[in-house]
Amino acid sequence: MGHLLDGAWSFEDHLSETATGKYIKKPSQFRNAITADGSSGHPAEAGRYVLYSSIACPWAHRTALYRVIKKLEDIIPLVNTEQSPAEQGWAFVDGAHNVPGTDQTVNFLHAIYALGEPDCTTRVTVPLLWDSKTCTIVSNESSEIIRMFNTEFAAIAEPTPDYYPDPLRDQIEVMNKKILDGINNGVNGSGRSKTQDAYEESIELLFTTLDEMEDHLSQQRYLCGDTQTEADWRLYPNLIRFDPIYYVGYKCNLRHLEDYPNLSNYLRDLYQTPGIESVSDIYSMKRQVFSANGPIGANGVVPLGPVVDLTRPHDRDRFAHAA
Ligand SMILES: N[C@@H](CCC(=O)N[C@@H](CS)C(=O)NCC(=O)O)C(=O)O
Repeated sequence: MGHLLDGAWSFEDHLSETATGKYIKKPSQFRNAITADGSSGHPAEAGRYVLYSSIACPWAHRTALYRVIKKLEDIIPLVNTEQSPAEQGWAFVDGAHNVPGTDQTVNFLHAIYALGEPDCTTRVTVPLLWDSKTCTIVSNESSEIIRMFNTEFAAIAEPTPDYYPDPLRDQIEVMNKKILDGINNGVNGSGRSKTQDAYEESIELLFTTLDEMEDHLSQQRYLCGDTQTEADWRLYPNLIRFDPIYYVGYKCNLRHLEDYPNLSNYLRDLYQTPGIESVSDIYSMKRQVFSANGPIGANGVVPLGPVVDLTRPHDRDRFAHAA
């Protein structure tokens, strides 16, 4: 995948996550914040920010999920992109896109990065949060965008649960680290490493972590107790893709997720949370991941199976659930 070099698209791949053979997630470059009080220069306001996303991307999926569970759909518009056949990264496949706050019409997401910061050298990733008043990028880091969504719009959005409550923060951080190293990065390490050793190291850590999660979820309904937290929503994007995408396309094939009774029931519990099904379109995820321009260089043929029915009942009610 190319990148932006001094503000212009370059087809070279030297900022790639796999340039050395081993998948290594690169740090995001745009790390500003929306704040309720506006002290960051990006005050929480309805209609001001745009979330650029892609259904193909599990990191971006976190932000799309939060937009739903935090009831921000009428406050923050979401625009989806797809990998472009012209190989210029994320593209507006339904036609040219008018960038809010500007008179510019663009075909590729990289043009928005360059509008926000002319001359920048960066990977062009989703998610991307755009401020249409300052015409700048707020953030391209999903873990920070979901924290902003969790708290900063509270005064202008309908009431919703706090997914990062004070008393659970230490536990959430421990879980987040385990999920990031073992699962978020583990699936990519399995699917995108370019050496046998790097693949084996990733898949072993991935399945050891899944085994631990299975055990943990035999004791309680959610990762940090009896309420959903940020940790659950950071795990969900990888669990929903596990059997249909990672098992088949990323060689994460020691076991299916369906072989884990607690994890598979837990996945259905999260999927059946109100609103989540609407941002969990597995066929679209598969179509993009297995496209010729997708992350694993497939040929566009979408595997039909395994078919997993996430609407069937789960057994997680056997644990307490604090509303
Ligand atoms: N920093 C990001 C990572 C996002 C990320 O890696 N997105 C991938 C898609 S799944 C991407 O846009 N890759 C394009 C590239 O690396 O050029 C986050 O967690 O928000």
